[in-house]
This record gives sequence, C-alpha cells and structure tokens, in this order.
Amino acid sequence: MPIEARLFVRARLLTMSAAGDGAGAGRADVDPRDSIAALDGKIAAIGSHAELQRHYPDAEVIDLDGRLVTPGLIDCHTHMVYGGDRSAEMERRLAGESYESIARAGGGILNTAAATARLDESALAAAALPRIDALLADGVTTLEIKSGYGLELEVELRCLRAARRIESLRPLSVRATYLAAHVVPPGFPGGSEGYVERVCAQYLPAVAASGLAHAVDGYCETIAFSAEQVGRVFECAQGLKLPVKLHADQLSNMHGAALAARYRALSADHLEFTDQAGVAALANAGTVAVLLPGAFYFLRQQQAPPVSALRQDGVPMAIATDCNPGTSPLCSLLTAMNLAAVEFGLSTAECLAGVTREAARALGVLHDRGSIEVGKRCDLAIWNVEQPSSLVYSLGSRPLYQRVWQGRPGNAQGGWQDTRRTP
Ligand code: DI6
Ligand code: FE
Repeated sequence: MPIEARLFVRARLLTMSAAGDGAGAGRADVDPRDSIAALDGKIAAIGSHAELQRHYPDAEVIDLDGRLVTPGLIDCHTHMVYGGDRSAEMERRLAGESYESIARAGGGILNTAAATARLDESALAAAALPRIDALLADGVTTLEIKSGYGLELEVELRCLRAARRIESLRPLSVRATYLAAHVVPPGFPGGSEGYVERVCAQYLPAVAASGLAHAVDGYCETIAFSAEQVGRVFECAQGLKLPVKLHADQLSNMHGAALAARYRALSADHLEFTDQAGVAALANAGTVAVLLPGAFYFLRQQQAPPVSALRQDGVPMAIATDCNPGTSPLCSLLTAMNLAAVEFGLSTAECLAGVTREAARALGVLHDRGSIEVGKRCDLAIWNVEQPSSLVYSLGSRPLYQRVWQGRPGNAQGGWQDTRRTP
C-alpha cells in the first residue's frame, strides 16, 4: 500500500497540547515550529519546514503562507438527528409561555419525537446534513450526536444508525451517544418507573449489542428523570461497559454533577445550577464540565454555570453547541465560543481548549485527537485570522480557510464537497 504523505508548511500552529500553549498555561501561544508532516492521516512529525522537507522529500507540500492552524474543532454535545422543527414553540415562548410549561403540555421533546418517528434512517440523516455542513464550515472534524428523540427502542436505534451514517456522507468523525432517559413516551406502562425498567432490561442491552453507541446519556430534570432513576440507568450502562455522561443541573439543582461524578462520567453538561459540592465532585472524578451557552442564551437563563469555581478546582471545561430543536437551535461552534466568552467569561485560551483538547477529553478520545501532537490524527482547522482571539471575538464572519480531516485537505466551504459521496 502506498503511503499518503503530506507536509503542511509555513503555518502558525496552536497545538493546544496539554504541556504547552493555550492549555494549563492559560494562553493561546503560537508554537515555535511551523510545519506538520502527515502520513496516512496521522501526524508523523512537527518541525521546521526545512527539517520536514529533508525527512519527507516525496511528500505533497501544502504551503499555508503563515496562516493560523488549530486542531480540527470538536463539537462534543449535539442532538443533530431529529425530524421537524420547533419554531412554533418559539412563538409561544415569545408570547410568554415557559419552556417547562410547553413541555408539560405535551410539546417540547414529545413534539420532536413525533416528527422524528415519521422519518426513516436516510431521511433522518438527510435532515441533519444542512446542520452538519454548517459545523464543517466552522472547522469541525469530530462531532458527537445523541439519539433521544426516538424514545422507543426501534426509533432510537434508527436515530443512532442515521448518526453513524453521517460518516459515510461527509468527511468527519461521529461519536454516537444513546440518550437513554430523555422523556417518558406518552402512555408508557408504569410511567417513568416503567420506562426506566424497560431501558435497563431491554433497550440498553440491545443498544450495547448493536455496537452503535459510544456512550450513554441521561436528562436529569424535574420535567424528565430523577437522579435516582438516572443512577439506575448508569448502573446498567456501566455493566454493559458503556461510559456515561449527563445533562446535569440545567434548569434546577438536581445534584446532577455529583451524580455524574459518582459514575465517573466522561462529562457533566450544562451545570447552570451546580453548587460548590457538585464542582468539587467533578474535580475529584476528573469529569469534564461541558458548557452549553447556546441553550443558556436561547432559554434566556439568568444564572450562569459556576465558571470561577470550576476554574478554581481545576475542572476541565469544554464548550459545545447542544444543537437541538428545542433549547439550542445553534449550528455554529464558533458562535458557541463567542457566547461562552461573552456570557460566561471564558478567555480565548479556555474557549479554544474547550472546542479542541477538552472536547476530546469529554468524548474519551483525547488519546487520538484534540491537539496537534505526533501520533494523533491529522485533523486541522486552518484560519484566515491574524490572532487566536479573532476566532472568539467575531460573530458570523466565516474565518475558516480550510479543514483537514485525517490528513486530507478540503476547501474553504468546510471541505466536504471534494470527497462527498451521494446519500
Ligand atoms: N438538551 C436536551 O436534551 C434538552 N435540553 C438540552 O439542552 C431538551 C431538548 C429539547 O427540548 O428538545
Ligand atoms: Fe443537550
């Protein structure tokens, strides 16, 4: 097999590696080295242009002309696969109804679940593509997609298959999550208790056997499932060797962060109402705090997550879009970074780490992506900006020059057109 060899030269590299720039140091500094050698999709070397040219004389050379390069961005929390939309509910909210009251009246997640059940696997994947393409144009190379609008096993599996199918339609990596406890299907025998029992006895084993999901999630809220119920789901997931993560303390303090920490969750997400004990628990467990400022903004929440306490206790912070039809119809990770800075006070370095290294940690894939380091995948985002802070500062400016996924460069639209396969 011939080796695919490429040199990306004359770049300004923000490696986001833990040891150096933009990381623990709290800065986003350009690396003294200016070039990357990619062999068969992985980073084989980082060094000076001259040095790499000597080592790899036959490699294709891509001259980046001094452009800023970061790891490919990672959106570690999305609900991209669903049917329909909820613009009518936005109208109701603008007229004064609350998100919770719409949900209690049978709207909300159930509204989307009904529209999702009507679509087959390829229609679900097709519905997600415009949203996916918007993320690609932001330099995203790895994306998490949750199920959770299927509710019944068959539709949940269909959503997971649709999520995985995206990988055959666009050049990016998908991490699929089974959102096992999202909402109780209407009329389910035994209500939420009956549903949790069914999830544990039948749905989780079936999802695990399918091999479609990389992790299991839950929605712990007064309008969804209690901490005790989610605990049972997590117990069962761990028995099946599936890592867990949690929608925690978004609308109220359900002690979700502590629950996530107890199960060594990969991440606890939202955290607007998390208290100091919850923060300490996350720190002890090494669980990543995933901040979702799109939902905070869209729901016009008043209480921000405890960012100073998270920082103080050294809890890693990631940022994601939470792209979903009800609480965060946001298809731009760059916008999520801006919101995290403006609404939550994150620095440029924290924002950049939050969509690269810490997002990879939140997905359990830090060993092979999330920073520019030898041995990792060569997933890159190449930018038309002078300063790292420009990526956080502007809204809607489309600063991407080119995306590189597994060593292969695309084009300025986000880089899928070159290699697209038909659905
Ligand atoms: N993620 C979710 O799953 C819920 N909120 C969130 O941030 C509900 C999403 C929805 O209303 O459809
Ligand atoms: Fe969510």
